[in-house]
Amino acid sequence: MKIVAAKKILKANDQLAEENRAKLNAAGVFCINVVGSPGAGKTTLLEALFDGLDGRLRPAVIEGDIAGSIDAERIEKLGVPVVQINTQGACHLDAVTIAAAADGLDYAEIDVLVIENIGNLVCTAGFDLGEHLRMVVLSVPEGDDKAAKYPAIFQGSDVLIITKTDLLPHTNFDADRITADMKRLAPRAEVFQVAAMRGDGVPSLADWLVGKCKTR
Ligand SMILES: Nc1nc2c(ncn2[C@@H]2O[C@H](COP(=O)(O)OP(=O)(O)O)[C@@H](O)[C@H]2O)c(=O)[nH]1
Ligand SMILES: [Mg+2]
Repeated sequence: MKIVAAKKILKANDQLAEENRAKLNAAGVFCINVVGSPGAGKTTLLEALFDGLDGRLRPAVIEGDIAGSIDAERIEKLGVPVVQINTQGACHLDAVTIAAAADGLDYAEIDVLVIENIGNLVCTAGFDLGEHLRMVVLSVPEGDDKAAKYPAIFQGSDVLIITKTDLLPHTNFDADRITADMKRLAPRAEVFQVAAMRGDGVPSLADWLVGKCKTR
C-alpha cells in the first residue's frame, strides 16, 4: 500500500511539473534545476555565473533551503529577483512548492529561472520541478566516486559542473574518472570544470547558458 501511495504522489508531482513547464514555455523563460550536496558550491557558482552573463540574460532565482534565507540574501545583493523557500526539514523541492514560489516572480521580467534545490544527492533525484535542464554540481573535495555511488542524480542530469577546481592540486580527485562515469550514466550530458571563487571556467559556462536560452 505504501508503494502505491508513493507512486501516486510522484504522478501528481509529474503532472504539476508539466503545468509549471507549460507556464515557463508560454512566458519564454528557460528554467534550470541546480542539484548537489550541501556546500558543493551551488550558490557561489550562481553568483559567478550571473556576473559572467554581463547583462546578456535577466536571471531570477528560487532558493530552496531547509531553514533561513542566507542564500537568498546573497542573490538579492546582486540585484537578481529571488524567492526563498524553506522546506522545514524536507530534503528536496517539489513541483507544488515551485508553483507557489513562482507566484512571487514576474516571468515577463525573466529570461532564465534558476532553482537552487536543497543540498542532497538522493532525494532531489526523483522530483521533476518543471525545469528544462537539470544541472548537477559536484565539488572536488567531495571525491570523484560520487557518480558511481549516487547514480540516479547524475543519470537524470543534463550537465555536470565540477567545481572548486582550484583545489585539484590538494586532492586525489580524478576529473577523467567522474567524466567517464557521467558519460556512461548520461551520455548526452555536457561537463564543465569551474573554480567559481576565482572565476576559472565561468566565461565558457556563461556563454553556454546564453546559447541554451537563445536556441531553445
Ligand atoms: N576553494 C573554493 N571554495 C569554494 C568555491 N566555491 C565555493 N566555495 C566554498 O564552498 C563553501 C560552500 O559554498 P556555497 O556556494 O555556499 O555552497 P552550496 O551550499 O552548494 O550553495 C563556501 O565556503 C564557499 O566559499 C570554489 O570555487 N573554490
Ligand atoms: Mg547554497
